[in-house]
Amino acid sequence: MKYLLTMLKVVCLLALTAPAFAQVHEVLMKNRGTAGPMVYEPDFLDIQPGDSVKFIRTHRSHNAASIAELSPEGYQGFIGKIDEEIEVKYDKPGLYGIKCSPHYAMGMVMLIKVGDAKLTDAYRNFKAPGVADKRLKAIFARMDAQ
Ligand SMILES: [Cu+2]
Repeated sequence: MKYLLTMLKVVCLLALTAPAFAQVHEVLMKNRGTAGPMVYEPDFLDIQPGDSVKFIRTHRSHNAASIAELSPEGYQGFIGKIDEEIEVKYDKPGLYGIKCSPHYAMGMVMLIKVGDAKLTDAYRNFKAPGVADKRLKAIFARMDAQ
Protein backbone atom coordinates (compact mmCIF):
# COMPACT_ATOMS: atom_id res chain seq x y z
CA MET A 1 0.00 0.00 0.00
CA LYS A 2 2.78 2.37 0.93
CA TYR A 3 4.57 1.51 -2.29
CA LEU A 4 1.40 2.23 -4.23
CA LEU A 5 1.03 5.65 -2.61
CA THR A 6 4.65 6.48 -3.41
CA MET A 7 4.10 5.46 -7.00
CA LEU A 8 0.98 7.60 -7.15
CA LYS A 9 2.94 10.58 -5.87
CA VAL A 10 5.62 10.03 -8.49
CA VAL A 11 3.01 9.81 -11.24
CA CYS A 12 1.31 12.99 -10.04
CA LEU A 13 4.61 14.81 -9.85
CA LEU A 14 5.52 13.71 -13.37
CA ALA A 15 2.17 14.87 -14.68
CA LEU A 16 2.66 18.28 -13.12
CA THR A 17 6.23 18.84 -14.23
CA ALA A 18 6.06 17.31 -17.72
CA PRO A 19 6.06 19.83 -20.57
CA ALA A 20 2.82 20.26 -22.50
CA PHE A 21 2.39 17.30 -24.80
CA ALA A 22 2.19 17.82 -28.53
CA GLN A 23 -1.41 17.75 -29.64
CA VAL A 24 -3.16 16.26 -32.65
CA HIS A 25 -5.82 18.58 -34.06
CA GLU A 26 -8.56 17.08 -36.20
CA VAL A 27 -9.89 18.70 -39.35
CA LEU A 28 -12.94 17.31 -41.13
CA MET A 29 -13.04 17.24 -44.93
CA LYS A 30 -16.69 17.79 -45.84
CA ASN A 31 -18.98 18.17 -48.85
CA ARG A 32 -21.05 20.60 -46.85
CA GLY A 33 -20.54 22.41 -43.58
CA THR A 34 -21.87 25.43 -41.75
CA ALA A 35 -19.91 27.74 -44.09
CA GLY A 36 -21.37 26.14 -47.23
CA PRO A 37 -20.29 23.43 -49.68
CA MET A 38 -16.76 21.98 -49.83
CA VAL A 39 -15.18 22.94 -46.54
CA TYR A 40 -12.59 22.01 -43.99
CA GLU A 41 -13.91 22.21 -40.46
CA PRO A 42 -12.43 24.12 -38.78
CA ASP A 43 -10.96 26.35 -41.52
CA PHE A 44 -8.43 27.91 -39.15
CA LEU A 45 -6.18 26.38 -36.52
CA ASP A 46 -3.85 28.10 -34.08
CA ILE A 47 -1.41 25.41 -32.94
CA GLN A 48 1.98 25.06 -31.29
CA PRO A 49 5.21 23.89 -32.94
CA GLY A 50 5.40 20.11 -32.61
CA ASP A 51 1.62 19.71 -32.90
CA SER A 52 0.05 17.70 -35.72
CA VAL A 53 -3.05 18.12 -37.82
CA LYS A 54 -5.04 15.07 -38.85
CA PHE A 55 -7.25 15.43 -41.90
CA ILE A 56 -10.31 13.23 -41.43
CA ARG A 57 -12.18 11.71 -44.35
CA THR A 58 -15.72 12.77 -43.42
CA HIS A 59 -17.02 12.68 -46.99
CA ARG A 60 -15.43 11.20 -50.10
CA SER A 61 -13.30 12.70 -52.87
CA HIS A 62 -11.29 15.17 -50.82
CA ASN A 63 -7.64 15.56 -49.96
CA ALA A 64 -5.34 17.98 -48.19
CA ALA A 65 -2.37 19.60 -49.88
CA SER A 66 -0.10 22.56 -49.20
CA ILE A 67 -0.67 25.83 -50.99
CA ALA A 68 2.86 26.69 -52.12
CA GLU A 69 2.20 30.45 -52.20
CA LEU A 70 0.83 30.33 -48.67
CA SER A 71 3.71 28.49 -47.01
CA PRO A 72 6.80 29.66 -45.14
CA GLU A 73 10.02 29.99 -47.14
CA GLY A 74 11.76 26.71 -47.73
CA TYR A 75 8.77 24.59 -46.73
CA GLN A 76 8.64 21.40 -48.77
CA GLY A 77 4.91 20.93 -48.47
CA PHE A 78 2.82 17.81 -49.01
CA ILE A 79 0.07 16.48 -51.24
CA GLY A 80 -2.32 13.98 -49.68
CA LYS A 81 -4.00 11.43 -51.90
CA ILE A 82 -7.74 11.65 -52.51
CA ASP A 83 -9.64 9.98 -49.64
CA GLU A 84 -6.43 9.58 -47.69
CA GLU A 85 -6.44 10.42 -43.99
CA ILE A 86 -3.11 11.99 -43.24
CA GLU A 87 -1.50 13.40 -40.18
CA VAL A 88 0.90 16.28 -40.76
CA LYS A 89 3.34 17.45 -38.12
CA TYR A 90 4.24 21.14 -37.93
CA ASP A 91 7.58 21.91 -36.31
CA LYS A 92 8.31 25.38 -37.59
CA PRO A 93 6.34 28.52 -36.77
CA GLY A 94 4.56 30.07 -39.72
CA LEU A 95 1.32 30.23 -41.66
CA TYR A 96 0.42 27.20 -43.76
CA GLY A 97 -2.33 27.29 -46.38
CA ILE A 98 -4.14 24.04 -47.17
CA LYS A 99 -6.25 23.22 -50.20
CA CYS A 100 -8.30 20.33 -51.47
CA SER A 101 -6.86 19.69 -54.93
CA PRO A 102 -10.17 18.97 -56.77
CA HIS A 103 -12.16 21.65 -54.90
CA TYR A 104 -9.66 24.49 -54.60
CA ALA A 105 -11.62 26.91 -56.81
CA MET A 106 -14.83 25.91 -55.01
CA GLY A 107 -13.28 27.36 -51.88
CA MET A 108 -12.04 24.29 -50.04
CA VAL A 109 -9.14 25.92 -48.20
CA MET A 110 -7.94 26.46 -44.68
CA LEU A 111 -5.10 28.11 -42.81
CA ILE A 112 -2.91 26.74 -40.03
CA LYS A 113 -1.05 29.13 -37.77
CA VAL A 114 1.89 27.51 -36.03
CA GLY A 115 3.35 29.36 -33.07
CA ASP A 116 4.11 33.03 -33.49
CA ALA A 117 3.27 33.99 -37.05
CA LYS A 118 1.99 37.16 -38.66
CA LEU A 119 0.16 37.74 -41.92
CA THR A 120 2.49 39.32 -44.44
CA ASP A 121 1.70 41.24 -47.62
CA ALA A 122 2.70 38.18 -49.63
CA TYR A 123 -0.22 36.31 -48.03
CA ARG A 124 -2.64 39.21 -48.22
CA ASN A 125 -1.89 39.96 -51.88
CA PHE A 126 -2.01 36.37 -53.05
CA LYS A 127 -4.95 35.74 -55.37
CA ALA A 128 -6.41 32.27 -54.94
CA PRO A 129 -8.73 30.82 -57.58
CA GLY A 130 -12.51 31.27 -57.39
CA VAL A 131 -14.26 31.04 -54.06
CA ALA A 132 -10.96 30.14 -52.33
CA ASP A 133 -9.91 33.77 -52.50
CA LYS A 134 -13.05 34.98 -50.72
CA ARG A 135 -12.76 32.34 -48.02
CA LEU A 136 -9.05 33.00 -47.42
CA LYS A 137 -9.67 36.73 -47.11
CA ALA A 138 -12.44 35.98 -44.61
CA ILE A 139 -9.99 33.89 -42.56
CA PHE A 140 -7.44 36.75 -42.71
CA ALA A 141 -10.12 39.19 -41.51
CA ARG A 142 -10.93 36.94 -38.54
CA MET A 143 -7.21 36.76 -37.69
CA ASP A 144 -6.95 40.56 -37.85
CA ALA A 145 -9.95 40.91 -35.56
CA GLN A 146 -8.39 38.73 -32.85
CU1 LIG B 1 -12.56 18.57 -51.57
